Order: sequence, then structure tokens, then C-alpha cells
Amino acid sequence: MRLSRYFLPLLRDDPKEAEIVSHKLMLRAGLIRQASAGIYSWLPLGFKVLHKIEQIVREEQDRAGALELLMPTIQPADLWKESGRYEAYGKEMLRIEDRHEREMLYGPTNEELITAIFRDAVKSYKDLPRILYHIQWKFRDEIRPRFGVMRGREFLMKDSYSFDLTVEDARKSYNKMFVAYLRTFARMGLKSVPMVAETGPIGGNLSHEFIILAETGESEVHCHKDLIALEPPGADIDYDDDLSPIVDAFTGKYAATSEKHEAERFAKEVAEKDRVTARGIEVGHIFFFGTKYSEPMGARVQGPDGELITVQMGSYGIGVSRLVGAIIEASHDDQGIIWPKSVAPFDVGLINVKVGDAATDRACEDIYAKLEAAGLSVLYDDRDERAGAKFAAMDLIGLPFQLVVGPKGLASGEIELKERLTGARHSLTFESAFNRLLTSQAETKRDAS
Ligand code: 5CA
Repeated sequence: MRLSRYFLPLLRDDPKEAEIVSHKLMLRAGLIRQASAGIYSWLPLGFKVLHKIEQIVREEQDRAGALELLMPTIQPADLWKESGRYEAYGKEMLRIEDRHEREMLYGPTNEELITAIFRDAVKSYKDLPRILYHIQWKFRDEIRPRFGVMRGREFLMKDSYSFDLTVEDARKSYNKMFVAYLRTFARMGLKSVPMVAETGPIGGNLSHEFIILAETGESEVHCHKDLIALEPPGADIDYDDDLSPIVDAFTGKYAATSEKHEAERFAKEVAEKDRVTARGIEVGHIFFFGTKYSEPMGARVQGPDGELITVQMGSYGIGVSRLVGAIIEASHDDQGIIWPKSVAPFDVGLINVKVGDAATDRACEDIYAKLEAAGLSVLYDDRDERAGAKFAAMDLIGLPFQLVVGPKGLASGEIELKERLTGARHSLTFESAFNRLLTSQAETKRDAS
């Protein structure tokens, strides 16, 4: 992509309305624009990142055996009356009346709709277990939308729903999602810590939040420091195996959000030197709630002996749009964003420091074509701008690598490769720079498979 033809409205100064670094950087780097409080448009660069995150979430759900579908954003109120949540959900639900005066709502979550789909389609225990998911916009009329996409009113969520015959089987589904979440966040360069959590309006009594430690996190969390050091399972994980040893390892030591924190237990179970009290961002939340929806909504299947059995359910959410902010909170410096390679909007930024110089223009065009032909995505800064402004813009938008091409280097057959994360600069021939980029691309692909 040539920057001269792209849509990348950068802001020089920190916008006044933004309190935390990710919100500031998302506005400054031209990722989002606010449409109204807690509701955002995704500009081309931000939309690319959102897609990449969504795709990692999707791949790990599919790997765990979950099946993707798509439910609508607008739901009929009647279903929510069946479960009893229509009144209970209160003002956070956006209620709409259609032209026939039918009560509708913009879905804040989908337990009712998926239970209705399941109930109407599945009649036998032979069709269990199933995990169904979708990635769809939600609306919650939060009292205080803030921190940009971190606490929005409209936000993109991945929500999965499991259906099982027994509590024991439901626990297996829960464990599958638990492990898939560890892998999902790790692939985005994030260290997530599962913590015992409150269940709120979703319900049930078994629940974990997946927390990213960050100073600007909304919740206070407490855990044993060993949990932070644990490595998530590799891509060769077999989801049909018994996953409880992995889940036990990640839940075997104290970890709780502030709502579930027990100070006395924490003090007793965790030596002082091992105690971590920090702030965290909730990027995922999983629930087992048994028959909370299946019972009132009549989601039953015929068991092996012909008897009707009410299915056991769980639900599993990931804040896809929140993750864009969370990743920036975890990975930035004074100059701007530092995207982990797996979610970066482009692999490489190519900077022409002297547009109009025939040899430099020619070299850049040649490099641009070769990189793209090798499958690398390139943002080519071909604008007639000061070099300093180009470097600052490239640092701000945070692509993992920058290739700097100017007349001086070219005279000695070299270009500069800068790594955004470390700031390291290497003067290299084009061939060596090209090989380094290809090696890095191969590493990112390997992590994904
Ligand atoms: N139905 C369940 C799980 S599918 C559910 O709705 N869970 S939730 O309420 O915990 O939301 C799931 C995830 O969505 C959260 O972990 C969080 O990452 C994200 N999320 C929740 N509210 C917001 C919000 N206002 N803005 C951005 N992301 C949010």
C-alpha cells in the first residue's frame, strides 16, 4: 500500500478526551474515530488490526472444535422474557420498538438466542456435545463508557456457547475453551492470567476472567506470581485429550479479581514474596451456568433411555475490539504503538527519505515490488515529506519493521532495517534485509500453526 493513496489521518497532539495511552494512540495513529460516546468507527489501519485479532480468535476456536455461525445484532424481546432476563437486564440493554410496535433489542449477549436455535434443532443426546460461536457486535448502554474501545457501548465480542448432556461433560467443554483462551492471547503477544471471577448477569457459579496485567486496567487483581510465568500449551495440543492437568496448573494457585478476593486466604496461601497485587484488563470471561437458560427455555434432548434431559450450558466471551486497546496498553513506548508481529496491520514500513531523487525512487519501487511478491505486506511511505516527519509517523503506527532507503546508503549499496520493538538499526544490503524479513515472517507463521 502506498501511503500517498492511503487513508491515515494522524494527529500530532494527544486528544483531550483520551485518558489512557491506548485511547490516545488509537486516535493519534488513525485507527478509530468516535461517532458518539462509546461508539467508534474503525478506520482502515485500525480495521486491519481488528481483523487480524478476530482471525486469531477464530483459528483457536476452530482448533478447539467450536463451530462458527452468525446471529443477528437485533433480537426479539420475547426470547428474553422466556429466560426472565428482559426485566433483570435493566438500563444497560438498548430496547427498540419496530414499526409494528414489537419489542426488540440490540443484543448485549446471546444466551437466549443460541438456546432457542439449539432447542429447535437438537433433539437427541447423540448430537451432543456441541460448541457454537459467533463474532458479532454487541451493545451495552454502559453508564460510563470510557477508555476508548476498552469500555465501549458498541463493541465486538466473540461469544461461544456449549451444550452437554452432563455436568461432567460440560466441564470438558469449559476446559477446552479455557485452553483455547490461553493460546489465543499468547498468539497476540499477551500474557493472560485466568482468575476466579464474579458471574454477574450471565449467571452460574464457575467462572474465570482472563486478565492482562496493565497499570491502566480497570480491575484490581491478586495472584501468585508463579501463574504469570506459566507457558500456554503449544499448537500440537489435542483437544480430545484430558485437559484437566493444564487447567489445574493454571488454577492451582491463588488468583482472584477484586470481587472474589479473600484477603485472609491470599495471606495464608501465598508467601509475601510471591504475592502480586496489580491492575488488570479483562480480555475474556468464561462461565458454566448449567441449566440457567435451558431449563426455563425448554432446551431438552432425549437421553439413551428415551428420557428427556435438560442440557448443561456454558458461555465464553472474548472482547475482540477491547483487545486492540489491551495490546497497545501492553506494548507501546513514548514514540507510539509497538504491534506484535501477529496482529500488525502491515509487516513492514518502507520509507523513501528523498522522494524525487531518481535513484532512490527506483530502488524503493523495486524493493516494494519484491517484498510484496514475497508475501510481505508493506506500507510504502512515498509522500514528499520531511524525513523526520516520516520516521515519527512510522514509529507512531508501530509496524514491526522499517526499511529506510536514501541516496547516501544506496551509494554504498545499503539500506537501513529498523526493528520497532528494540529500536535496533542495521545497515544491510537489500538481500540481507530481505532475508531477515522473510525469516521473521516464517517465525510468525510457525507460532500460528
Ligand atoms: N455471554 C458472556 C460470555 S459469551 C458475556 O457476555 N460475558 S462478558 O460480559 O464477560 O463479556 C465478554 C467479554 O467482552 C469481556 O471479557 C470483555 O473482554 C468484553 N467486554 C464486555 N463489556 C465490554 C465493553 N463495554 N466494551 C468492550 N469490551 C467489553
